[in-house]
Amino acid sequence: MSNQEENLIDVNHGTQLHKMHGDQKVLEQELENVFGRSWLFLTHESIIPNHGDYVVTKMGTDEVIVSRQENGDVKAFLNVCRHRGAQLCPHEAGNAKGFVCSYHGWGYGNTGELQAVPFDKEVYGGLLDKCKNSLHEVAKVENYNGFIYGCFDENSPSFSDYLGDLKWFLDPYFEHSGGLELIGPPARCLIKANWKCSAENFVGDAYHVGWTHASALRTGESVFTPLAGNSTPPTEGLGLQITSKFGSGLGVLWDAYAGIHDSSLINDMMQWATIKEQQLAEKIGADRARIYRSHLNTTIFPNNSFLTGSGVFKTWQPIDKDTTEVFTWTMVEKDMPEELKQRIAMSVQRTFGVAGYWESDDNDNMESETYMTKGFQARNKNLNAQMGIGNDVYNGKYPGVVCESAIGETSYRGYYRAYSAFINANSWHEIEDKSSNWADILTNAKTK
Ligand code: UNU
Ligand code: FES
Ligand code: FE
Repeated sequence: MSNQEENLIDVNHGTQLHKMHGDQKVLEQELENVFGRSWLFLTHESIIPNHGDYVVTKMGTDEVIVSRQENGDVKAFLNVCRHRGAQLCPHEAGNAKGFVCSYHGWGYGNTGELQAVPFDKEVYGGLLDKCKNSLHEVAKVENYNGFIYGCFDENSPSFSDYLGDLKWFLDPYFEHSGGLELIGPPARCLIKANWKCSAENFVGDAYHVGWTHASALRTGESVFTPLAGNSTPPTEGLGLQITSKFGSGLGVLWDAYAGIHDSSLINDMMQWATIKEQQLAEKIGADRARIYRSHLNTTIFPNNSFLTGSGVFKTWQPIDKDTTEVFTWTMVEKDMPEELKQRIAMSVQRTFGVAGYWESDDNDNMESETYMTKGFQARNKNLNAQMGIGNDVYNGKYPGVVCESAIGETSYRGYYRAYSAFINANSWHEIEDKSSNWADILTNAKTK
């Protein structure tokens, strides 16, 4: 990479070049070095519960089939025929023992093996080695409390090492709550924005909530409505920001389980979470039980974002430098009454669905920050990421690099520190190497 691209991100000084949001060469590097090495969200076990159940989804610009095997494992394959490269499975979900290509009829088992080739003996003279023509398999698949992630690089750390310090904050809701489920199939839509605009927003931008979403907050009375229009400054003790070694990060807004949901859901959701918090306190202690009942805005590096409590769960898949396919699922607790799950799913569509009234607020900003990179002068200028710089603490009261303030850019800097390591590395070994002093880099960062 050119020297300039190496300097795309400068978290030491809280700056980065605007063109990172609109450069096709940068996207090509991302597909190889970020999407090619990271753990990417695929689906949830509740969506493919039975043998043979499959979904077709995206990993970056690649389409993959995710299939539940006879032994209960999950495998993922490129959705591409080994013969001429036609799309193998044209459906978005189903149940199948195998897949037959529509072009010449090569047939694959859902294990990925090439099993049937028309006129095999007659046209290949028995010389076609089927074993060498299995579907291209995603190197690793792991299940985190029902959430299934895949990685193209077999040298990656395990998913739980990849989550690093974030795991301590996520486990109360994802594991100790008794488990979650995703309601699919996901809504899918295209936005004219770079995929990172959304990922960086969810990783830790509590700053925009009161302003960007002012009218949404006033329209749908929620636990966040007091933030509307920035009418009151953020109080001390409102929340935290956390980041981790490989860029995953989150923001905590204390005691705000009902999140973005309007008044029709606040009482039922807060009551639900209050009872469960009390049960959890005995199991995992009061501090982490409180985290369960708080609101977490999160991005699992690089492109999987969610809001706990609010129940919004998304992936951001690049199509090109300024087009992103957004996938949206509803996330609920497994043991919630069916009726409550349905009301939450409706509310997620109203707020953060394809034309949700929160989602549209955000997308206007994402699209404008992407569009402005068309300006040659503008795209070579730096952006500012200095908020709260110098106040980040490593392994203090909490694990990870943490700032005890609801609003700041701690998780943003942590995300782009990791991004910079990935984009300039050619292997997981190099990512690890460039990340060994990650916490020092972040805690010693200074404004230029
Ligand atoms: O980052 C967000 N989209 C968000 C953060 C939403 C609600 C609360 C905090
Ligand atoms: Fe944040 Fe303009 S105030 S982008
Ligand atoms: Fe937003």
